[in-house]
Amino acid sequence: MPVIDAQPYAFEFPAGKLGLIVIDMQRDFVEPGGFGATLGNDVRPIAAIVPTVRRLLDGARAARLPIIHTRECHRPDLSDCPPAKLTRGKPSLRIGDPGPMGRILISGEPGADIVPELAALPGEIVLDKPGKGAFHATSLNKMLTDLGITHLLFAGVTTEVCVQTTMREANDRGYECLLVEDCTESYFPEFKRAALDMIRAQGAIVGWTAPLAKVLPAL
Ligand code: TIU
Repeated sequence: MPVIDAQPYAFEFPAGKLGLIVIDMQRDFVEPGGFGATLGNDVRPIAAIVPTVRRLLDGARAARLPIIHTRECHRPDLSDCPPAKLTRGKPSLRIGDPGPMGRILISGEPGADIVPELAALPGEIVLDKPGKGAFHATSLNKMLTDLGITHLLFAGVTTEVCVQTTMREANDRGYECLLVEDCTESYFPEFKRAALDMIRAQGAIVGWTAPLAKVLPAL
């Protein structure tokens, strides 16, 4: 069985049953003027991982892994956005408000799109999701089951919000999950560190982590 030199111990995966999920590498989180910035965040650390995520994507494509890209976004009428999410906090622009990249976090607007460097290729799945977790209110579990996937690589943003939530959802559904350490980022470096520690603590209570350099050779 192929194996990745990971923490807290080696991550083995059956060939043909490994998929890649790239979480929310959208302009709304990566570029100034989007959702991430309206929440008061400096987006530069997020933009910095784009080339590394691209190298992971290229490796997964060469290995013919099924690839799923997610986008956190809502219907234009906001019918899939609970009031608790819409009114939370004091953002400079709320979900649905017009911003420099169109309406904030709305499907079909330029800001909701994946950054061009990481755009999906034909045959790859693009999954729009209204929640932080990619299993909530989507058909992701059925998609993965239909593809025969039992093991998942994770990349994307932000580590402690959408990535960690989705990994926990996947873990509870029985998937074996590995987060690629340098292909994920947070607006808060200490939260990224803590999320990686939480995931692999207690003998991989949520999953495994490994840097890209340890993942690519195994693909
Ligand atoms: N705010 C924040 O850190 N993240 C999100 O709102 N969404 C995702 O993580 N994609």
